[in-house]
Amino acid sequence: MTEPVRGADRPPPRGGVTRRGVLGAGLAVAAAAGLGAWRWRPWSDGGSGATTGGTWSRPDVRRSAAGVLDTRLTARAGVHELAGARVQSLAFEGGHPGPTLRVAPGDTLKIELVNELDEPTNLHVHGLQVSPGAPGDDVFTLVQPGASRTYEYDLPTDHPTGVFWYHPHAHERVADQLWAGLCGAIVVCQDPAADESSTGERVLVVTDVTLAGDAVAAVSQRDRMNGREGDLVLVDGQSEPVLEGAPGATETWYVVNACCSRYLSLRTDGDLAARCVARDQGGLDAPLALEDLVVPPGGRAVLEVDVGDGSVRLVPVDRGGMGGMGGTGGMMGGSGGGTDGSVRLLSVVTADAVPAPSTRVDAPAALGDLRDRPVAVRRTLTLASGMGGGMGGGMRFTVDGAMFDPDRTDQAVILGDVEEWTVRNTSSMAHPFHLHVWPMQVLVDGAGDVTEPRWLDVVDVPAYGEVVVRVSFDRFPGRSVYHCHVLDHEDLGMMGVVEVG
Ligand SMILES: [Cu+2]
Repeated sequence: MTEPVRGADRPPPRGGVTRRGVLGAGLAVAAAAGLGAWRWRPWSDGGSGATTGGTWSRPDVRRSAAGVLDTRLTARAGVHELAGARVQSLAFEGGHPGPTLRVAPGDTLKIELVNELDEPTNLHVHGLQVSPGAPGDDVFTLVQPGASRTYEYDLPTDHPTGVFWYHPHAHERVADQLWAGLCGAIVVCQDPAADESSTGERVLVVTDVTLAGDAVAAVSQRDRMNGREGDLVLVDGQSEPVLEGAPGATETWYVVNACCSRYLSLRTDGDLAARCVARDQGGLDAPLALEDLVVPPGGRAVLEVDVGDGSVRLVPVDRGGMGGMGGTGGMMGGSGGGTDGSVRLLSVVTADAVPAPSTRVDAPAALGDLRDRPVAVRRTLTLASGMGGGMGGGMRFTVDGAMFDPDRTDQAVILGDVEEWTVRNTSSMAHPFHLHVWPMQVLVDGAGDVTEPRWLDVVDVPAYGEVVVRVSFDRFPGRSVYHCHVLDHEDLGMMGVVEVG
């Protein structure tokens, strides 16, 4: 709980990229001309027959009624449609992604998780402000093969609207199970019954994967240490889908970064325009240009979109790499490559025959500000990764020098306290820091002081950088976790336990 001196004892930035980076978030968006290592990688679909450019289809939707959504998610291995091909994979309810769950603040969400996999799994509702204790968002309990478990989440009546998501959280298996297909979106909105085509809402769950033949590819130990990134970047399980819209309409897009490790930096081209009006938790004071937005894995963005013919492109994001092990990010398969190293994520085509949305949803309201609240406790958490220890002498991924132990409590917090956490990263690659249950207000990010109220549940901690966040540990006593949302790193141990009581 010492107060660190920012800027001390820090190695110089790599490759001449300043620590502040090109973006405010402190991540460098690689310019193709500036970094020789960035190169185009052609499609690597392993002959799976992945197809590109089909018409976008909306994931199945399940809605609450009279304050309750009571549903079942069956996790199963089998042949499912992915990237336009039939692929051996995992799926919730047979879909990539699983069904979108639409609920309102104050609702009860009940999910019976049925495990038809041949390995343990469980469920985490990422970003929801709900109790971490059973039967709520308890990630410590596993659901064994053939078993089922019913989770019940009571959303507070003032729960922020916006987009959240669900995925398994069985330690040491999280990245593999998400990579193979297990995820889905949760939309918290004032009117779950509303027809999304009439409100102009679209859920875009972004995942990445590599295929080998007709199956999801296995990954190497090196991929795990760097954090795996797939050759294919998919939207709702589709490769470069085509979204049909009404020219001049305004839509609301809920973008979920459900990639295991990939950071998303988005751009639009043509007559398509978009700005971010809300991030993980609550709305922004002022819309954010896409150039100023990087969505780390696990993070979300609510976009207000001016519909026109054009595309959304992905710009490579350099998140650093293990010394001597090669870099990460930036190399993507796909078509329509641009001079900035970007690839097309999706296209929009307009047609007068497409009906315009008849209403619009309100942007999420902003959350309050903790900067004027007294701080009860200040802590420093250190994320580290380096050689040594572990089986085979591989990399160790730790928080405060320790690998995850579910039986150990790393941070004991008094219910109701506001705490200030400095999260430091002593390694050569970025680690996105995720805290379950309690949202974080970012005071200092990788680029410096944050002046507006910014509420996230995944905060990027740049290589050799640090961030400062405040958290109000109110309402929800219990045990939960914080971890790196490069999910391979979480599986390799970069996770700790917080107990609030
Ligand atoms: Cu990490």
